[in-house]
Amino acid sequence: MRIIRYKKNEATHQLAVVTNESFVFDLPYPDFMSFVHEAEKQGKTVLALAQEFTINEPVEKYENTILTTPLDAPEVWAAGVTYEKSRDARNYEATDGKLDATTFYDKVYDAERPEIFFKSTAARTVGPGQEVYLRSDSNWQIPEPELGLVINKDGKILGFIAGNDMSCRDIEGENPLYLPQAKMWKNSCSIGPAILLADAVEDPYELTITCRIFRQDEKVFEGMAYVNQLKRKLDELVSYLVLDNEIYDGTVLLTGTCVVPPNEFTLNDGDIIEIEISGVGTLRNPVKQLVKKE
Ligand code: DO4
Ligand code: MG
Repeated sequence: MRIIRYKKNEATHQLAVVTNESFVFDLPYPDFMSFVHEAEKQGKTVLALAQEFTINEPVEKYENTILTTPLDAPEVWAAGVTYEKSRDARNYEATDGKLDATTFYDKVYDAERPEIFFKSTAARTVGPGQEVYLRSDSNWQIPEPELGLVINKDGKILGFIAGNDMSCRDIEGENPLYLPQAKMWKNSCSIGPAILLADAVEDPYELTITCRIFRQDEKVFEGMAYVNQLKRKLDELVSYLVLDNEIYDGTVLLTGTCVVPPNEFTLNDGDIIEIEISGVGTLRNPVKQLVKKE
């Protein structure tokens, strides 16, 4: 069972529940967190309350909806180097492929404390169908397909979402202190297309993440991984994020990338990125190149 927001008309972004058969039922709440709070008030799980609305006539089929972000996440945070694939890619970009010593990427992969960084705010996060941007001062940019956790202010995992932690490999590779510039710029974070309710997931480590990139209608990259390849536990990542920190309801924590395109690959203007997570759906975004102002 998934929660979406779709455009009912120009003015209305409607919250709705989607059944496993892809039928859409409107929910009478303004946003995802109001819905969660109502379930808490009634002493029910979010899943149980959602199910109550699926006995009416569906309003639509999922594939006919125009989706927006399923929630306005006040903040998006991200964990890094949580999969072997990411550690190896980081080592490559930091050493021009000439790795001959243990790096801080090796160290953080094995350390007790994970890497967690600030990624985005609601205003700079885009949703399904919206453009993600390419920085004008980077020549090596990739999407990072990641499982996102939707959490409340106490760090409870409410649901799962797909996220794209757009990254500049050349900027990060030049110097790790450039990480914020390699990770944060306008439209550099995308989330969606739906929130898969945590109550509806037996084992999140069984989820799969697939990334596809299309260029002029041709698929130029496809890669896939399992969440069970994650070096850490999901709750472990959340516990480090919330420790001595103020976190807001509806925060999203991206859990690190597990699929990396080949080292010679960089995104181009006009590419289409698809990130599919089993049970969540496919987050699709076109890519737009930003041009340096003279
Ligand atoms: O260490 C830099 C960032 C790593 C990252 O974003 C990831 O592994 O997904
Ligand atoms: Mg990442």
